Amino acid sequence: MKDMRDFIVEGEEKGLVKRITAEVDWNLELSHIAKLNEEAGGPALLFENVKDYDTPVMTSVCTTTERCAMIMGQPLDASLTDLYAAWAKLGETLIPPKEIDKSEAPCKQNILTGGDIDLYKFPVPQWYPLDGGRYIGTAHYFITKDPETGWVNLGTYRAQLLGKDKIGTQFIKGKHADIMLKKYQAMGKPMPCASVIGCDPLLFILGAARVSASVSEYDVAGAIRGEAVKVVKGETVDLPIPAFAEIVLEGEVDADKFMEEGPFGEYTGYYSGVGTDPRNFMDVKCITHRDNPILWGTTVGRAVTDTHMTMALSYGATLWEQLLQMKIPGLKAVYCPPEGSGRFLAIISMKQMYPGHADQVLTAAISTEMGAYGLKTVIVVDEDIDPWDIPRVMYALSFRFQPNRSQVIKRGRSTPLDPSLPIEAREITGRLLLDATIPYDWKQKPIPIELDPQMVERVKGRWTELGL
Ligand SMILES: Cc1cc2nc3c(=O)[nH]c(=O)nc-3n(C[C@H](O)[C@H](O)[C@H](O)COP(=O)(O)O)c2cc1C
Ligand SMILES: [Mn+2]
Repeated sequence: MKDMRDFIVEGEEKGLVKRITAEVDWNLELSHIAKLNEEAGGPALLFENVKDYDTPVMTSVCTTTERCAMIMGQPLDASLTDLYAAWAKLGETLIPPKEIDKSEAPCKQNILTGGDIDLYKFPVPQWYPLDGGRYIGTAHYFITKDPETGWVNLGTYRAQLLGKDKIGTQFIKGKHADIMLKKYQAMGKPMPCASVIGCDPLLFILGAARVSASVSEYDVAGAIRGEAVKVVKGETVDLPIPAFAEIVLEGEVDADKFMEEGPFGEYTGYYSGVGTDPRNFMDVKCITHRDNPILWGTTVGRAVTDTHMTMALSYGATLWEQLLQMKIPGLKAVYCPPEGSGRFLAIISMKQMYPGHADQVLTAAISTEMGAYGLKTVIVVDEDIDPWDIPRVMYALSFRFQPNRSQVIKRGRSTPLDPSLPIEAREITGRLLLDATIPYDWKQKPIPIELDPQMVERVKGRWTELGL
């Protein structure tokens, strides 16, 4: 899969993508159809007939595990935990992108500069009623480059349509584009930047993934694909652009210039602030797009949407990868539920091999680079329980967990979006570590009730006779 179009073709073949030919309004109607369809577990949608526009809009690309599996080139029945294992394995060998000639890059089919730049030519949706405006950058990412080392970063940070050649940015402190922007600021220069809207969905998943600083998301995409991502030079910025992108906005961000931005319905299901805030923005100097481009967007909002699924995938995979790197024995599987957007809650199953082993796993999880930021609750269960089997996890929390013994509260770095903390104090979160295993060192363990295997066979043979 190299682009959005391959995703659509393969998705249609497999019944995972549907075209909507009826006319829909970009103003709330499109997003509401998408959201209700997502809540019903429906397919990805290609809105071909958006009121007042010729450009189609794609939504809900990553909202099911099945579609995430398809994007990663894995079997469609893979669980999230299977995808974590595949990610960790493939991610061992990074593959840098390959530059191709402009003549072979469809993203250059149309090049607009100067007075031809008008972002209102795209059917940018208004997603939720209280959003501060239309958001053009949702299922997109910004490409930026470190001015000192040349490290190229892909990062998904929301982008509001703020004018015909301006889009908002919201680089939260410490995010990679923020680190880079501060370096350009110190040099007294604006930061060259490109926004990519519509591309190989894996690149969006990686834009939102917490890949380590100084590692390029392009190289991880190459690793997962087993093939270098094809890129082409920007027209006005010295940045590698995915050659098969649908729409690319090139420009610059000046750390000392601000516009009012927001609010925007976040993935927590709440607004992160109460009104607009002054934020940096990107001055768009050039738009390139394919013939008949597709605008890709996502609903964000309350779980489960693309944001939750992509985070549950990449954050869970990264947590698993980082736990494996710690070489702790006995780890069986990890599950980061999409309902917690893969970042607030993690469940780990393990085979205990020595006293203190379960404690080690709990503290290891919050000490990984992934777990150290935002993770609030970690539950560890024995190997007989699959961490994604929530009824069994509830069983373990009810019958194995003992609050007197196995609950620890710690403090750690929070995300500023966590609505369980007051808006003005979201730097530090509590962390809850729950040991729902049977203690390793108990001499006398509870005796499990097993069915008699012969009797099971016998009654199964009588099932029809019993009228069941
Ligand atoms: C749809 C969507 C919107 C997001 N919006 C923002 C945002 O506005 N600001 C931000 O800092 N992170 C945002 N994130 C989370 C980042 O993508 C994520 O933290 C990622 O790791 C950033 O890339 P980086 O690690 O290279 O900085 C968003 C994620 C998604 C999926
Ligand atoms: Mn990064």
